[in-house]
Amino acid sequence: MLDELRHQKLKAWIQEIIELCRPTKIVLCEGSEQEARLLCEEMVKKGTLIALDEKKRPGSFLARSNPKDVARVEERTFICSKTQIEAGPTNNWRDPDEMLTHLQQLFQGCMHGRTMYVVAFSMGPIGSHFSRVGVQLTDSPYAVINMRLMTRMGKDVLDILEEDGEFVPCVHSVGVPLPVGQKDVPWPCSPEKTVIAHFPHTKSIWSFGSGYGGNALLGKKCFALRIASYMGKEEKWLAEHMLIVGITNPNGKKRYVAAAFPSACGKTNLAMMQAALPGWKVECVGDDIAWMHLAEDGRLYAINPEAGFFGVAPGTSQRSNPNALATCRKNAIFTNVALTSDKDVWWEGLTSAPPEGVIDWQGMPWQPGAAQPAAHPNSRFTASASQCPIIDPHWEDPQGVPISAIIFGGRRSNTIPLVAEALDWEHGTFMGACVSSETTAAAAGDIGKLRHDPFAMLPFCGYNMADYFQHWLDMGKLGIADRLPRIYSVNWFNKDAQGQYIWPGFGDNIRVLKWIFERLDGTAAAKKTPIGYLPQEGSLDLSGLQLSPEQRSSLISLQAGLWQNEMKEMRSYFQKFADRLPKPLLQQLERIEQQLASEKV
Ligand code: TSX
Ligand code: MN
Repeated sequence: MLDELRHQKLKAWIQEIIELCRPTKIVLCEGSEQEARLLCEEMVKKGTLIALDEKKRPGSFLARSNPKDVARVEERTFICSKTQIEAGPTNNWRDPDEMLTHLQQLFQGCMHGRTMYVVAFSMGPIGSHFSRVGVQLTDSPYAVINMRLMTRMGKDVLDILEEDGEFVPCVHSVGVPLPVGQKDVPWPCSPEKTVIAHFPHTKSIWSFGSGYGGNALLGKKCFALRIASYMGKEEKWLAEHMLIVGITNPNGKKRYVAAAFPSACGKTNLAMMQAALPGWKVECVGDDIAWMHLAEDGRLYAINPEAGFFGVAPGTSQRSNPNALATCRKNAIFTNVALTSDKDVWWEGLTSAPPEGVIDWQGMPWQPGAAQPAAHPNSRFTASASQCPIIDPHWEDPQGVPISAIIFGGRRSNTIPLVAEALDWEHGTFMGACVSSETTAAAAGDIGKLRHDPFAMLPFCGYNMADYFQHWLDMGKLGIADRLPRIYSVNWFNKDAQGQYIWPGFGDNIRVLKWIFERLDGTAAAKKTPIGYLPQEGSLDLSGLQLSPEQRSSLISLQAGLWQNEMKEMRSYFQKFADRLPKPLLQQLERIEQQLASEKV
């Protein structure tokens, strides 16, 4: 089986992991449809997957996870850099030698009775200069079929590795050895022992105990964000938690933008948006991760390192994201959504009224009005990006797409205006550092509590966040000021005194994108304020919206009192980074404070 591997280092590493984990069988994944079909068949027999109706949901399956394994586990995620200061105040750090010792014990014999799959994958289009290869060894066939949709996986990747290509070794086990004769469970996992460990210096990943999402599909958060952010620092590029979209205006002129949002802001919805203004078009390059490089021409180019979407299902509807629904119409994997009596899927928000005879995500009959939702709030669809009706024609361009604007968003009920343009790259970096969101789920703390999430990278930065801020400042110096993307801050979630959302959001967000587009064209007017350029009266297209003058002004005016509080809050947050916080960020804060105090704003 492994004899056909020409890459001696890869072969030796696989053999080493086989000796450690003691799998009963080894499968070198080729990545074909045939192979995936067979894996799905086996998983249906085992009860891991339920085949959905061939007419309603062709080629699609439902997986139900163990209720203790339903999300990423941040408190069990570690950055194992040489020193704690390299991991920084926002990461869990472990000494790499101590962690490796622990992992050796944990993984000892952990795949006994199971098959170990060898999954070679490329993050980014195969052969692109910007792409990076990983090899995941996993005992989870569910991880394999998801990796096949989320990355370019299989034989083609082994081919480009040739004899000595670089790869990121990723070891993954659900952490449940299977003694001979013992019956397996549909979703084996080991929640009490779960560890997700990253070794930035050796660029390797070990994940134990979970089969879910970012814990198990190691190309995504572990590699394409945590390890890649570290690579980006070393190699002078950016690995960001950003969607990428192309925007075309009614004249046919096209620009690309990248945008970072914390969770629960509708990032996937924005990435696949149907524009509400006639003649405007949005096309999707990616919904989660952007790898961005400076090119010879002084511009920043982005690739989407992923090949699919792993989207939150609840809330995805014909109104919020028709393109996501079309994307997972066939050949999709659903995890922890509800099952209908006709073997289709359902989740909260898909339709206003649930169908009859719903089976919840744990396999129990469910009634409307039940205390618990039918679909788990973190339930997901996995589908290939190629099935997205508005996938951008350049989404697999090996050079990437040129980025004209970078947007930072957050879910804030006040203070942050609908849109503001940064004064320059340094101010834009400050905007990124200031990203925060009000919590929506009770599980994440009290509802409405402010959570700082700089650059939406809080759980995903593979090194000290203060050094990451510095890296952003450095990238600004490396680029050419007027060719780098301009930086914007947006907030769709301002509320009025009655607690109602002021901005219609969704397809109407194109109005904000239009203002940004026309700022770049030089045709949209703005007034300069301490917090950036705000839309001049009339420059933001609000035609056809029923917004009162008060509503308009509360969306796009600088509210000085609230901003003074915001700067106090940021000053306090920045203390976390102590003297490692780059001076220019403190200077931005002080500039804004002083200008708010002195100006009549
Ligand atoms: O995804 C959202 N976006 C971005 C869309 C491109 N959501 C969904 C919540 C996040 C998971 C939004 N919710 C957005 C938004 O722009 N805005 C809002 C708030 C909102 C909710 C409902 C209405 C208006 C605004 N109005 C009605 O339902 C009629
Ligand atoms: Mn994400």
